[in-house]
Amino acid sequence: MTNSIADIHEADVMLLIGSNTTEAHPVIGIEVVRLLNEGKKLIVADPRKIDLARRAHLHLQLRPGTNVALLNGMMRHILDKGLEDMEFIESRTENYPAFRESIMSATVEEAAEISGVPAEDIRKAAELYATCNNANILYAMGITQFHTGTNNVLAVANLSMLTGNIGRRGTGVNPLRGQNNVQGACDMGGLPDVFSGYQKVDDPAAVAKMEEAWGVTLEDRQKGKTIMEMMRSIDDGEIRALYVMGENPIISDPNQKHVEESLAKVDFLVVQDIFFTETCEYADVVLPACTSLEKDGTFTNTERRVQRVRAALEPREGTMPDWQIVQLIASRMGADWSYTSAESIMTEINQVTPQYGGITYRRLEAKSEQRTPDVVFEETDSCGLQWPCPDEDHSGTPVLHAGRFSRGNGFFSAVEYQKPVEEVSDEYPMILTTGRELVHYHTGTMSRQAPGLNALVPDARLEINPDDARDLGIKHGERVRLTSRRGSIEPFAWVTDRVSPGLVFMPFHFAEAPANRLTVQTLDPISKIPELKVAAVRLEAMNGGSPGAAVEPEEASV
Ligand SMILES: Nc1nc2c(c(=O)[nH]1)N[C@H]1C(S)=C(S)[C@@H](COP(=O)(O)OP(=O)(O)OC[C@H]3O[C@@H](n4cnc5c(=O)[nH]c(N)nc54)[C@H](O)[C@@H]3O)O[C@H]1N2
Ligand SMILES: Nc1nc2c(c(=O)[nH]1)N[C@H]1C(S)=C(S)[C@@H](COP(=O)(O)OP(=O)(O)OC[C@H]3O[C@@H](n4cnc5c(=O)[nH]c(N)nc54)[C@H](O)[C@@H]3O)O[C@H]1N2
Ligand SMILES: [Mo]
Repeated sequence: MTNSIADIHEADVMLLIGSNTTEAHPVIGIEVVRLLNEGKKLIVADPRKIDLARRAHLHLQLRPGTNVALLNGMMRHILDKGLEDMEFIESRTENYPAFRESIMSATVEEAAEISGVPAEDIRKAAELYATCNNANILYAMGITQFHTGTNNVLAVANLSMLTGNIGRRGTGVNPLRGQNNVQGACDMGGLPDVFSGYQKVDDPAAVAKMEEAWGVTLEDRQKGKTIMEMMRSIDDGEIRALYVMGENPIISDPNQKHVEESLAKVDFLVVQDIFFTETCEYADVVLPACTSLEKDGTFTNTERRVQRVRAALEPREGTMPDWQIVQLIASRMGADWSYTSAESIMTEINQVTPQYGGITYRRLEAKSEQRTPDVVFEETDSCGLQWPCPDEDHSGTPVLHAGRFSRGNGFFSAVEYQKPVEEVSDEYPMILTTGRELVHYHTGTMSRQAPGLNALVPDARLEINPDDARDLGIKHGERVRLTSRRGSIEPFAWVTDRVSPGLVFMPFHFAEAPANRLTVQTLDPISKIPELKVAAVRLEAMNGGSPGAAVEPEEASV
């Protein structure tokens, strides 16, 4: 996030695009609801009537995959009305003329035609966002999981710069990160092309620094592969061994059949997990790790805040913290690692990672002691430290890009709308979009072991509009067959007006009806994220069905 969770309350208008906040980020979702109670304005752009869409001042119910068309339409109207912030554009940005030209090449009416959002609503949204003092944007997987995911993010960045809504409290471009510590994993170099702190593996200065810290020579400085590229390299015979740690790709990666083939093919597979997952079935070796409740360390959350976590339970017999397992393997391979605790690893992080230079255990402990439990979001400084925090005298950074962007000037990118990979056809006449629901987590290895959660949502349910259910003779709660070019699954029908006719939605939490049997593998060329949010499908009643059968529409939210 460019900004902090607490400063959501400084916004007058919030654009929530591709984030089902109350289900996927309920704590932040509550802050959004509070914002509405404070009389602020909310615009929701989502193909579904999610809970916040029902509360929003404006719901832009776009067709999945048409985000760029919608955002460019909003920016066209801002330019038509002269609502752009010329002072900000001139003093803080570059490449504006080329960007402006690209926006002027499409009309608001064309944006409406592509996205299915009425032109009048696109204009209203543009005016709301551009004319208030502080407008912010929250986004999540509803704009990133496309073969055009990077373009979608560039388009929201353009919108914020065009109106000068960045670099101050209550503004910004704020991706809501998925896991409690996915930000931390990326910060530590859990990516194929960087060391910790996003220092590039092909930057000689960064390589020299790491060589010195680790006492090794780093000969192979090539960029590595992302997860989807690895699966393809297994097919090519280029990758012959795979070590999977805290990931269940059989259920979470697109086009399950292909993932199954790749994992069956790889010569040697190690899986390190806290449970025996579907992916473990393919493993040569399974290494049992202990859970986050049983280990020390830090989590870095979506607003770049590093917080201390402490073991609350002893590890179960036969398990150990991930870092200890990795250290033992490294030692057997001849490395001489001697970390003694999570803190000793943090000391090295402080030395080699500029953003984390001043985030020491000593300071995090002191912060925790000061903290009062009832103050969480009122007071940004209540716990942990937000990076960049270069040294121990630095108090951390709540707002990025204030006064100056990290690259210097903000760069306007001319971004054109591109269609999703799959479109409806006679054979596959509906669109499937996938995501999450409140009570389950990803591949279900953890949440589906909780009897309380299973009692709330025991089965995979597919959201279907009442009109489609009637036409296809599908009753609420009945098992249905859903088929794409890649496979077929049998979830239960959940008849609801959360989705519009022609669109179905289902979560990917259920191994027995895995949404990823159906999804598309095409990747964004830059971020390498797959297009998980749009697949063309065919829906059928299982027992013949009887068109016109009575349906019982029900509220899908839990
Ligand atoms: N309960 C629960 N919470 C979770 C998780 C979980 O599994 N369960 N997972 C965590 C993780 S890792 C992540 S990444 C986050 C994800 O959090 P979110 O991204 O909020 O969750 P999703 O359900 O994947 O998708 C969000 C919304 O995108 C919409 N959408 C689909 N297509 C489009 C489109 O073209 N445009 C727009 N504007 N919207 C579209 C969907 O209708 C959906 O409501 O959640 C985190 N939180
Ligand atoms: N169709 C579709 N597919 C999607 C998405 C979508 O929206 N639609 N979203 C994508 C996104 S954003 C994400 S983040 C992925 C998530 O995909 P995954 O990361 O594969 O899903 P999880 O179920 O969270 O798997 C994490 C595994 O880590 C294990 N684990 C938990 N704690 C620990 C630990 O401390 N140590 C170790 N070693 N293991 C641990 C859990 O038991 C679990 O098996 O799914 C992606 N796939
Ligand atoms: Mo995620």
